[in-house]
Amino acid sequence: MKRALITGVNGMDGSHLSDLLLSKGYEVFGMERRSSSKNRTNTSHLEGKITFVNGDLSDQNSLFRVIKESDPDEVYNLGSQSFVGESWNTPEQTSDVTGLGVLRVLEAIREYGKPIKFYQASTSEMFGKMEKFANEDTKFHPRSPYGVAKLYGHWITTNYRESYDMFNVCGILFNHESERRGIEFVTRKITDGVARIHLGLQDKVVLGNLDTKRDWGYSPDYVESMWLMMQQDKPDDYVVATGKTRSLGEFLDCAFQHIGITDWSKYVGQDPRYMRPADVFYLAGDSSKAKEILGWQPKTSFEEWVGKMISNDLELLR
Ligand code: NAP
Ligand code: G4F
Repeated sequence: MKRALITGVNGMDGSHLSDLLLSKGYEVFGMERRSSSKNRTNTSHLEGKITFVNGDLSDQNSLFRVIKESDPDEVYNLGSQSFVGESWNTPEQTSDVTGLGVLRVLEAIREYGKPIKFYQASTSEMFGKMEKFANEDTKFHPRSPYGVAKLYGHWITTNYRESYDMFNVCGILFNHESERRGIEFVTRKITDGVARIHLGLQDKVVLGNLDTKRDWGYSPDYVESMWLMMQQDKPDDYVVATGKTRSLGEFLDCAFQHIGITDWSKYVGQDPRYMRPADVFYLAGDSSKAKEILGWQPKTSFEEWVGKMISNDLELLR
């Protein structure tokens, strides 16, 4: 039985990846940080099935302990301060956790001595200012403290692969969402808002920059690509995306259609509070390499997963 350690286990991807690895017969260890009240909204169904271990990406000693305690064959580093907007409010903490945290996990693996495969959650935010489909060779131009921190994590993972011959892979994943997405991200904010409007609990969804486009996919499909990268003979980096870019307006069209509204203009407001000092206006990914080498491609259609998010939010509110 293979043993996997997932940092950020209580997050959206961490919980979906746990489901996947359990279905493949893994013994799963999930790292969570201490807090005054447990945050297991996404993982309550996993209690008794996986082992939760305490650790923090900003604390080197805790990572030494977690690696020793879990003795993993594979480590998936999904923990991060992952909200781009917040990274301007807490740039130092974001750099520490999202950037240096990667170095700390790599050092803990090196110190432990046994060969352990390592997955780093890199991101399309590293491309930032881009104009056409990005692949593994596209130049990086991050536009936020978060993107800059992720770029450090990406390069230190690559550097340790080259310096110490470690099995390190970076998945450069474009935006992906699910029913377990945090409420501050735009897709979930919209599906929750649409559900509230439908139930008469709210009049409007108030957003920031409406002039933005994303290559959005579905998280359960994307975590499968993480696992596939770790099963290859050679470690490498892969872009994971749907190849279809949609505007925020198209997302709103689809979400409101689920409650029978075609003209959503009176239900959507704008507030500069939600605008960013610099934004990424357009993201489009070319995942040909993942398709060719990993045999990976998205399974769930845009309309299907947006529908799942709305249904889930309606059910939660009811
Ligand atoms: P998420 O839901 O925000 O989950 C991130 C997790 O990291 C949370 O469970 C959080 O714990 C944990 N964390 C934060 N600070 C930590 C610290 N100091 N020590 C240990 N854990 C810490 O993010 P996600 O959407 O699942 O994304 C997973 C990873 O992929 C992240 O690294 C993200 O940056 C990256 N990524 C995401 C996307 C996307 O579109 N979703 C795309 C590309 C890359 P708490 O529960 O305690 O807050
Ligand atoms: O949903 P978002 O906050 O996601 P963003 O910034 O693209 O980041 C997500 O995807 C990255 C991969 O590309 C991950 F690395 C990262 O961890 C995270 O998961 O915002 C999407 C777009 C932005 O342009 C934002 O300015 O939507 C725009 N937006 C407009 N109104 C809003 C809002 N975003 C949020 N969160 N809230 C709004 O009210």
